[in-house]
Amino acid sequence: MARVPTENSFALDVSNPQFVKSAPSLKDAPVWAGSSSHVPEYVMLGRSNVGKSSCINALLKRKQLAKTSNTPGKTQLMNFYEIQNPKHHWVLVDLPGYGYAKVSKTKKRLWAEAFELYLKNRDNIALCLVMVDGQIAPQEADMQMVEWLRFHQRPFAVVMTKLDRLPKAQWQKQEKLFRESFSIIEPEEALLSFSAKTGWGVSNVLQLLARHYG
Ligand SMILES: Nc1nc2c(ncn2[C@@H]2O[C@H](COP(=O)(O)OP(=O)(O)OP(=O)(O)O)[C@@H](O)[C@H]2O)c(=O)[nH]1
Ligand SMILES: [Mg+2]
Repeated sequence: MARVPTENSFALDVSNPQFVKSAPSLKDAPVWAGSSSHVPEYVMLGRSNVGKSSCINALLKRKQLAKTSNTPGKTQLMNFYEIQNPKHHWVLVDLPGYGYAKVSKTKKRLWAEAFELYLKNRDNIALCLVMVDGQIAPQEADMQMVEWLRFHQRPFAVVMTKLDRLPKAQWQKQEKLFRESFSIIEPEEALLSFSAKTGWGVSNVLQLLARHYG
């Protein structure tokens, strides 16, 4: 399909999203329209239960396209969602959360190996979204994730979510705390505020994705 230049595209078009596949590893990841390197993939990363799958649903305006749950550890494989419409062709990838205590050590190690391989070698990754819980202080696991992405030169943005649970008067303080803790250097890196519940920040995220499209 012909790609539309993004200069005038304000945000990525979310119409016609489809769940394509759950893959346990890079070798099982889908090949897009003849060549896997030409369709941008945006990857959701974050601790278990932070709201990665909910973010996908909010961005795509679907209630349960990505399965969400109160129980951490819901997403267990790499789930690929393809969005193909006359304007844009792109992919959201939902990964299992890190740091979930109840997953066995062996399983955690296997997941970590599989996802590291995917994150290091998949050459159509356009941007990783590191989802963090905006209500609490930055967590060690999130800082390690950000450092890993920097070390491997993977483009990323940090998305503070669940902000509907935080009084608006505290947003700025939290944003400052996260920006400093992660040493976010804008404009190459970004920190965005979000709530899957209210839809706050959806258009900002879609605009950010559009800037990394192509
Ligand atoms: N209030 C509020 N709750 C949210 C938000 N985002 C997610 N949740 C809730 O948090 C819980 C976990 O959400 P998920 O989207 O399943 O989290 P996940 O990161 O995909 O979790 P795993 O797949 O286990 O890694 C669910 O009960 C959601 O309803 C948000 O922005 N605000
Ligand atoms: Mg999930």
